[in-house]
Amino acid sequence: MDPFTPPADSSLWCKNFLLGAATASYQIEGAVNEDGRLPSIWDTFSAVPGKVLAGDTGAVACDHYHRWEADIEMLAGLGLEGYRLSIAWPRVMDAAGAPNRKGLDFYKRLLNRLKEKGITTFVTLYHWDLPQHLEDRGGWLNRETAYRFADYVDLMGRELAGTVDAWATLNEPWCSAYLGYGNGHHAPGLANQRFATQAMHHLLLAHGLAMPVLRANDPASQKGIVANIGRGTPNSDSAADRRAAHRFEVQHNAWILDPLLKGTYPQDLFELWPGTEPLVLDGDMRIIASPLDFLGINYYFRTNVASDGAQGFRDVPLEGVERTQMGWEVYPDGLRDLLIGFKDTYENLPPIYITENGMASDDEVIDGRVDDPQRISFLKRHLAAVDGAIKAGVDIRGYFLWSLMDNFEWAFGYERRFGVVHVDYSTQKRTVKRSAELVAKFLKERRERG
Ligand code: IFM
Repeated sequence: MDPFTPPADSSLWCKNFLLGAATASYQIEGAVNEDGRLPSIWDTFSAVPGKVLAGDTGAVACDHYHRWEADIEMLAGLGLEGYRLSIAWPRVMDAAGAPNRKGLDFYKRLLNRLKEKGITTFVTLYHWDLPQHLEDRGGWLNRETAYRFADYVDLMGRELAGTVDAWATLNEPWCSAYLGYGNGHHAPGLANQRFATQAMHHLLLAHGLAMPVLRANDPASQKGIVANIGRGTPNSDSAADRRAAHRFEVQHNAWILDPLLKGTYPQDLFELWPGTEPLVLDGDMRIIASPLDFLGINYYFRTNVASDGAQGFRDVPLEGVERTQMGWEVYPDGLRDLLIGFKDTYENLPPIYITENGMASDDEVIDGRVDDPQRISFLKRHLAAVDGAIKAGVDIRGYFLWSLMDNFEWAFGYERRFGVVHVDYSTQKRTVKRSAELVAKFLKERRERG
């Protein structure tokens, strides 16, 4: 048995369990000034010295805009059954809201090719590259942006219907709101807690407005949203530390999942961040809680926390635990425990796809090969955690590796390598890593078993 293949009793052997890989537009496409693409907030942000490691930007990235055919061949060659990509809003619509045909044609060609290859397509409509002209009018702090998003989604639904199996409105609204407007680590780089809660409200409103639009324009597809989730564990058994861990999870998970699945914000959130209640208009929460066909879950690590002596929590990094190139702790049980917890908390929890999971490592090509043993073990253990959650009764339908290939890792630039395919940025050569070879081997074996 190789170091990846799941045990015989794993649910992963079921051929209905979708196994794919994910990417996002700004992280791989490059070609930021081509065919009428407008600037996004990430073009602006990454141009500011000190915002991104080594001054990297997504201007070229993996040059996927020009190399997409070879990249799809590579994906298909690995036998991956699903591909999760995102559309760059600034590529497909001009500032007046009119379609940009050249940009749209890029995604049409891509999606048609994926369909020809029999690959299931998951399309994220917003993976953080907001058109800069909307940020200039307040971005996600401006309620109007939610309505502009619905217009954009209307266009995408009409143009791309029939080529998309599953639409996700937003990727990780937590990151857009908290990292973008709360602590400024991501574009647009604002740092104000009150901004974060208001931006989150408008993001969720945008999602809720988009759902019926997608249902009308592309009835046959699945529709949902993707949330990143975080496991918080208490540093001690004290009531204060347990309460701190609870608050951590409210801030990371319930902030998004409660509005979507219960139609309310968790009150504990505003004990943690007093005075930050967003402006919510009548009817907003009903719009936000529009039923989901699926929930996408992105999971990476856990955070060990203690009470900060007040209403919040502080991180207490554990010594001697396994970590990735990001410094994130490898903690597969967190994924299983959170999934089971969600099933118990939300009676209307929709079917789940793990839309991202993976790790960064400092991979190198040696004699034409890339060996990434930590990633192989990471993936095996996280897939076992998914299997554990399925066996505990959680309806999980698939799993996407983050990421298909090394790419622009936001504020960390190109230094952090999350791909199962290595990218040499000086030549754009792709090299399939050992982890991808083993995933491909497993998928082949699964297909042969029928
Ligand atoms: O690269 C990101 C991705 O864009 C969103 N989820 C987390 C990944 C790793 O940080």
